[in-house]
Amino acid sequence: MLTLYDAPRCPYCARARIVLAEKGVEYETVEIDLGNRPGWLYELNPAGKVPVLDDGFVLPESAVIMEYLDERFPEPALLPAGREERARARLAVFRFDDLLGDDYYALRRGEPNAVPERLETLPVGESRLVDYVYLPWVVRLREVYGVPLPDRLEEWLRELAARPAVAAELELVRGLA
Ligand SMILES: N[C@@H](CCC(=O)N[C@@H](CS)C(=O)NCC(=O)O)C(=O)O
Repeated sequence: MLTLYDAPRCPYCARARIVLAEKGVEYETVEIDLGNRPGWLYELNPAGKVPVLDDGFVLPESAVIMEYLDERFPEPALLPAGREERARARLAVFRFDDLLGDDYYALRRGEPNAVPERLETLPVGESRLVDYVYLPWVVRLREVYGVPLPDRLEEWLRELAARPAVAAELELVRGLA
C-alpha cells in the first residue's frame, strides 16, 4: 500500500492527490500539520516539505512524484505519447515557478504580481500532466483569492471538473475558502 504524506491545503500535495485519484490507486494518507511539522518528516525529506510518497522507497518533490506515478500506473497516461510533446510538457513543468508559482506567492503575500497576465498565457490544455501541475494553483486563485479566470481557463477547468479526481480537489479547496 502506498502512503502519501499530505496536507489538505498544500497545492503541491494536490498534484499527487489528483494523480493518485485519476489512476484509481488506493493509498494511505498521513496528514501533516504544516504549522507544527513533526521532526521525523525531515528524515523522510531533508527539506521538511510535503508531499512525500512512500512506495517501499521514499520520494519527495511533487513533479517527480507525478512522473513516477505515471510510470508506475500507466493508465490513463498523463504524459503525451510523442517525444517532442513529452519534452514540451516537461518544459512546462520545469518552468512552473516562472510561469505562475512566483507570481502566485507574491499575490498571497500581498505584493505586486503579474497573476492576471500569467493566467492569460498558462501552458495548459495540451497535456494532462501539465494540466495537473498547474491546476491546484488556478483553483486556489479562483476559489480562495477570488481572482477571475480568463474564459479559456474557465472552460478548461469546467471540462476537467467533470473528472472525479479534479472534482474532489475542487470540493476540498472550497472547504478551505
Ligand atoms: N518543491 C516542493 C515544494 C513543496 C512545498 O513547498 N510544500 C509546502 C506545503 S504547500 C511545505 O511543505 N512547506 C513547508 C516549508 O516550506 O517548510 C514540491 O514540489 O513538492
